[in-house]
Amino acid sequence: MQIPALPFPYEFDVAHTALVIIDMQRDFIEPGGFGETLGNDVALLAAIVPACQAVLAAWRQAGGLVVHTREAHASDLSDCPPAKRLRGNPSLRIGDEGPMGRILVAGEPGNQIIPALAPVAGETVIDKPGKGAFYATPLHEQLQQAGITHLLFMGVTTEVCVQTSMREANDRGYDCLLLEDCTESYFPHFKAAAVEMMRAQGAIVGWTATSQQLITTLKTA
Ligand code: TIU
Repeated sequence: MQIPALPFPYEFDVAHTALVIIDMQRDFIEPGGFGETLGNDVALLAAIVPACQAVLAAWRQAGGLVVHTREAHASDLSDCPPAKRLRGNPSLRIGDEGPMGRILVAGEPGNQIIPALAPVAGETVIDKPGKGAFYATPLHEQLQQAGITHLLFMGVTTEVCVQTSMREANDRGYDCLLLEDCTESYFPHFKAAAVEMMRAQGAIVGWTATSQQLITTLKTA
């Protein structure tokens, strides 16, 4: 299959490609979670949910592998470096009790993936302590075992966890494509810059395309 992506067409086949959905968690998308404690307006992020749902449905229909990630720390915070917890002046720190449970802690209500994009049986869920999906996780080994060579990315936030994960994946040899209407930032100009820099220099980090381009490609194949 071939998507009319930027900066040039992206070729992939479903059997060797995974859809990686980064951190579509209540902690980032709903008020009272980690994103808001950092001082951000979380309302911006909800706008991408319908496009993400459409891609997820089409990808499931096509029979492709789905990976969901969550930024999540162990309840004793043993996997949270003090530099991450103590930096800045958030209204609540990682591990503190918030309106959706403890901020950014695995198993808490706020740490769950939003219901609209909830994983179903058989899909991979990766809890990650860092911004990148490959750091201190079994993701690379699991993708290698599944014969995956190509990754389609969506999720939040574009210039933090999505970009870090896509760069990690690129360095590990995956051909990566970012679905640009399925990712968002608290800072629209950071999203715009991140999208542009990833596909610059002949896809130095990867390709970009729209959800409709992917869905059309899957339907006409
Ligand atoms: N998932 C993710 O991007 N984590 C962040 O902390 N993002 C921010 O933009 N803060």
